[in-house]
Amino acid sequence: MKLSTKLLLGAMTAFMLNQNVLAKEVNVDITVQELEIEIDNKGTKQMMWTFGGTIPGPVVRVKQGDTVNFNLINLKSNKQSHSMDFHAAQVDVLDEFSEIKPGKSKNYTFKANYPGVFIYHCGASAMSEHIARGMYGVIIVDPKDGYTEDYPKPDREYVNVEGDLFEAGTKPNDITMGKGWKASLINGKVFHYDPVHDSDASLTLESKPGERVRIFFVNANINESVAFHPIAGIWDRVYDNGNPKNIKYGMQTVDVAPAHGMVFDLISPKGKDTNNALVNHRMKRALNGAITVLMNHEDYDGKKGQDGNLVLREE
Ligand SMILES: [Cu+2]
Repeated sequence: MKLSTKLLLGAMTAFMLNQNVLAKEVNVDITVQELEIEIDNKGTKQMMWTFGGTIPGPVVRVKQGDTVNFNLINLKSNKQSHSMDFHAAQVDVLDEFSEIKPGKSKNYTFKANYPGVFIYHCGASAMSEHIARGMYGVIIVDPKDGYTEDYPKPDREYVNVEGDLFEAGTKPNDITMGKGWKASLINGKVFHYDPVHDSDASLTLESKPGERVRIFFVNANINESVAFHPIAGIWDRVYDNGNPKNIKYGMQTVDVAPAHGMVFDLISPKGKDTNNALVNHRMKRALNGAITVLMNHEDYDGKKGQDGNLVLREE
């Protein structure tokens, strides 16, 4: 072997070892809980099925190249079979994503090869019912290159997931066809962050004027896309699928397909207090729950949207 070839192989091995050191194995355990849960700001409860007891389920955040070691636990006290479909995974639908009965658990691993914001959801039959009952969440795969000129570090980050709410007891086939549809959930509640349309709402998203606010948006509706628009603002950048290579600039309204995710950056004017309403511009959806108020105020709550506090909930 020529010396130059040896040197090249040596350098490649060192590079690959280095990559392995950087890539982590991340353990993620999620327990399915079928439970009565509050679906609005008044405290109305409905029987829902959840990953981890909340809608959406826990935010999973890894780095591109990491291996996710996932464990799904279906409690014995549950009545339904469930499964877990991570859109960030490249596996076998008949193996990893198969459903398990109550009292069983299932383990599988996958490598997060693509950066972005992905939905995860239950795929057990009838899938439309399992998703409409709240079985979804978000996995963020941060790009391996980190923040760059094309993908600047945001000042604040929020996760915003829109989903359907159906009348309690709606049959699976009716859910699939959209019958019995009642309202839109934002992070599990109708008008969750909108005190303008719901006097019982006590939370809003917040930022300091001039900040870059990054919204990791996922559409968990079973049939309808979301026309996502920041009223009184313009999306500075939109990253399709949350991949830093898929940039659009200066966007007003962007369609997000069911079971798709996108990253939306918004920068408010400097030097004055302003507010935005992040809406699904399909009016039926907006006026039935899908409006989120973002307040860009000097007296903002600095803890919101920082240090993993991406899904705002009542304490
Ligand atoms: Cu399920």
